[in-house]
Amino acid sequence: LSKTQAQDGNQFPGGFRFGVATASYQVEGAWNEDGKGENIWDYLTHNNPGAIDDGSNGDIACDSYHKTAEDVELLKDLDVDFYRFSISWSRILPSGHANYINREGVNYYNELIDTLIANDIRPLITMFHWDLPQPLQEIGGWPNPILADLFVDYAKVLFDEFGDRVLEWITFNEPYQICHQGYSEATKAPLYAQDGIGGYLCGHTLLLAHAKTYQLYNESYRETQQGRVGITVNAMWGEPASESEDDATAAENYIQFTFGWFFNPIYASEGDYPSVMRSQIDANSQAEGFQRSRLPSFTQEEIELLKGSSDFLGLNHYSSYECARLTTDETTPSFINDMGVSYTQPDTWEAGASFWLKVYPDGIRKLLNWIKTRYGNPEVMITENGFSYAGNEQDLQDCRRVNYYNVYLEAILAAIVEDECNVTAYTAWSFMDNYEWLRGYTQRFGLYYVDFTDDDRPRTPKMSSRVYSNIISTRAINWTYVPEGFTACDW
Ligand code: PNW
Repeated sequence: LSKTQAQDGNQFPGGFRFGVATASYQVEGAWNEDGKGENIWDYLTHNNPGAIDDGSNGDIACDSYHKTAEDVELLKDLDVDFYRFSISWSRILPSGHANYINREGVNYYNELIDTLIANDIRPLITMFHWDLPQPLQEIGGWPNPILADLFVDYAKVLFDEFGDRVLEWITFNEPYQICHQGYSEATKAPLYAQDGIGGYLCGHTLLLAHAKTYQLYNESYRETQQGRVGITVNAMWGEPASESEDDATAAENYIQFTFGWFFNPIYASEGDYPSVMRSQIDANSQAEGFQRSRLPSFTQEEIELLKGSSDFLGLNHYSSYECARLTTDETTPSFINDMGVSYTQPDTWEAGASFWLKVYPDGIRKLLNWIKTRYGNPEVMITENGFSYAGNEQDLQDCRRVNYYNVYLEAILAAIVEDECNVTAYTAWSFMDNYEWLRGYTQRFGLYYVDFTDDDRPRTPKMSSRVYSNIISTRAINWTYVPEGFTACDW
């Protein structure tokens, strides 16, 4: 694979769609307006600001709650086929429970959805992008199995209120980040650190919540609404660190533990958790003296319910790791020990501002082929992909981001055209600079620059926004394209 992976002049297939993405807590602001309840990111940033790199919060963020018309205008200007955004659970159900629906919250999303559709932009809605209602955290959050039913209650409200116009739904954004980072590793709210325990319990509830929501849609909405329901998982590609068989196994196990954890139950013909997770976590749990495996078990009925419970495979992908076998005498429970893999990124890969983000476009092509082989070539929608700059860079001429989009889109095009991977959509993260979780405003992923020091939160197009727009209208990558008002990059 070389820099130019796809043949010159290759175009994305006719029905292929392009979009951009955001998430409620990262862009909306208006954290306590019009009856919205408190969520775990409000709670974390207000009560423990020291956990955020710049001590900031999403109280105002991009102020998108007040900028529907302006934002849709910019989306129109990009010429996207769809806009992926998420709904704030606490804005619709302030206590988290479906006993009371906050009409003002519903009105906000109705206006956004209607304005998008009036402009020929399809809404692709994420039901949960990390902002759990705080009252549900106080009963334990995702490790509490009751959350599966409470999520289905919430999803029912969304289908009832918006399903007449919304044809594409993503139940969860990135279960690994929600569960491992939220409940095992403490790098996302609620910052719990029960390594090797909390994450698996969370994942179990979340998978059942997803499958039950899919079942609800099938039974009560699919016929009338004719939409599609899926789930999005983030995946790094795992490249073996050496030619050794051990490292090849390590790379495979890395993908199974981070990606197969959630997609094996849905897409593998045998269903259930990947067998390598089952055997390694069971064995470690026993050696550590636990009376039961730290990885919960599904009933046969649940295994069947999960199988096939997604109309498309949502994939977020940013980067890759080199994986090696990890052996340790540690006897405290830990996800890394269960997985038995250490992973790093070589210095030779160009670095973004995020410590985990290095440029390796071959990774996405290999990952798409892995999905094709393991899961029988399901429809894949790439629901995030993008590149970060440091927050203090006023980077309108963002050549490194333009390069990232060009090389990754070339690799994806090659996977489609040459490898016959069934990829039908691509989504750039992100529409605009926004609140980057524990990194606050210190990292920027946007196609539009947002000035967070200005009360008006003005948006300014970066070069990448024009290049992306050109890719959408020509359906091809063009390295020599120089948008008006920008200068040629030095490739
Ligand atoms: C995603 N990784 O998270 C999230 O969905 C967004 O909300 C976030 O702003 C964006 O990417 C940038 O961070 C990621 O391990 C989590 O490579 C993990 C990874 C990448 C992205």
